[in-house]
Amino acid sequence: MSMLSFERKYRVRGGTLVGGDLFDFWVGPFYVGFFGVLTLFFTFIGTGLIVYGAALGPTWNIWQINIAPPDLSYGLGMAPLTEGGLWQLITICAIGAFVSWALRQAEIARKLGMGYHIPVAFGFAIFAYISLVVIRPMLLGAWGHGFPYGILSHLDWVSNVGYQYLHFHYNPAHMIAVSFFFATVFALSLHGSLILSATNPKAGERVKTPEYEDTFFRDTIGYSIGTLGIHRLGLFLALNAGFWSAVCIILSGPFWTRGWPEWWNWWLDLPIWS
Ligand code: 07D
Ligand code: 07D
Ligand code: U10
Repeated sequence: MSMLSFERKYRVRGGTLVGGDLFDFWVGPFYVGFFGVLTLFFTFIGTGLIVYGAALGPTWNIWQINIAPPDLSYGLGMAPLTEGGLWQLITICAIGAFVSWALRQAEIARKLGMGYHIPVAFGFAIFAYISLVVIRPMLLGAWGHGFPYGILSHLDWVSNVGYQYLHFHYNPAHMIAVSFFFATVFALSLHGSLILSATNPKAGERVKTPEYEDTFFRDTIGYSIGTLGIHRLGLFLALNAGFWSAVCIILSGPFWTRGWPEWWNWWLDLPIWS
């Protein structure tokens, strides 16, 4: 079935999470829905606030625009607009837009009778973001611990926070997260190259079946995880990368205040050495 006739077949009302038929229609290629409207609402307000903050600031240089969170002295209270209040409102809009986007994904999945894997996966990214700008600042008692909104300024924040713990590479959850990121890239490169090698042959040659793909890995490493399995593994690796990232930053400060290299003293302190 061509894409357009498929779309005609599935583009029917129903499956919405809230509001019944409200906004249950398409504009061009896009499904709108209640959560599409909500996404656009938060996106316009949030982007507008960023532009307003930039207009107040010293530069229009895209790399240097910076919207900083409030000073630590404001604790968990609201700050005046120009002293971090903008950052607070932008954070609310960002969370509103990301969560609405996930719910719009869920509605589209329902309409298509598909699983909720995509919104669940996006939920892990949202969780990582919320761990940086809500969970950790709340545990530390000040919104000022969130990261600033700016292309270069957010890099400065990562570096500063990293060195605050002397050597962030020694954070064990950071190690797990980094390893999952590397494993994700490795798995995707294996999968992408395998699929292209089997399904995109030279002109005149036959496309190879999954048996060929399985056999390649059985011949190479003695085991094939299978065509469905590699996608399960990929999702597992990627979600763990985001999950352990969130864990590694929530630990830093609320649950460990010294340098991360010092954490490893538990090894030297084991009673078996004495
Ligand atoms: C390719 C999908 C497309 C998405 C893109 C990002 C914006 C921001 C806003 C001018 C893979 C769109 C960007 C809408 C414009 C203004 C005010 C996704 C793809 C193309 N970072 N980060 C980048 C964000 C954090 C870190 C680039 C966002 C944490 C490091 C881009 C968030 C930490 C480096 C960007 C976020 C951190 C970057 C490319 C939110 C730990 C780089 C991103 C909402 C996670 C790299 C100059 C990319 C770079 C980079 C966006 C959070 C670290 C500007 C939206 C605080 C070390 N980050 N980042 O391709 O070149 O992602 O920076 O949490 O080296 Mg960042
Ligand atoms: C937070 C992004 C969420 C995005 C969302 C969507 C839009 C819409 C629209 C395009 C989590 C946004 C969408 C805006 C755009 C359109 C149309 C993703 C998020 C919801 N580190 N480190 C990590 C490595 C060092 C430090 C994570 C490597 C140094 C700190 C990851 C190295 C020091 C923090 C990671 C390295 C240091 C981290 C980031 C190497 C600095 C964090 C990935 C090779 C001196 C952050 C939750 C992530 C974290 C984090 C990797 C080095 C410090 C595991 C590979 C030693 C302070 N580092 N790091 O979290 O855990 O993605 O955040 O050296 O806070 Mg690190
Ligand atoms: C995968 C796959 C696979 C495929 C695939 C893919 C994974 C094997 C079968 C997909 C992968 C790719 C295509 C590869 C490339 C992808 C990446 C590298 C990932 C990164 C992606 C990007 C950088 C692109 C990002 C683009 C985005 C997010 C689109 C942006 C779009 C919008 C902003 C519009 C969103 C639409 C919404 C919210 C609703 C619809 C709305 C409209 C059309 C506008 C009109 C609005 C209305 C009518 C509503 C009115 C609005 C109101 C009232 C709000 C008003 C508010 C006010 C404040 C006024 O595995 O299989 O192949 O392809």
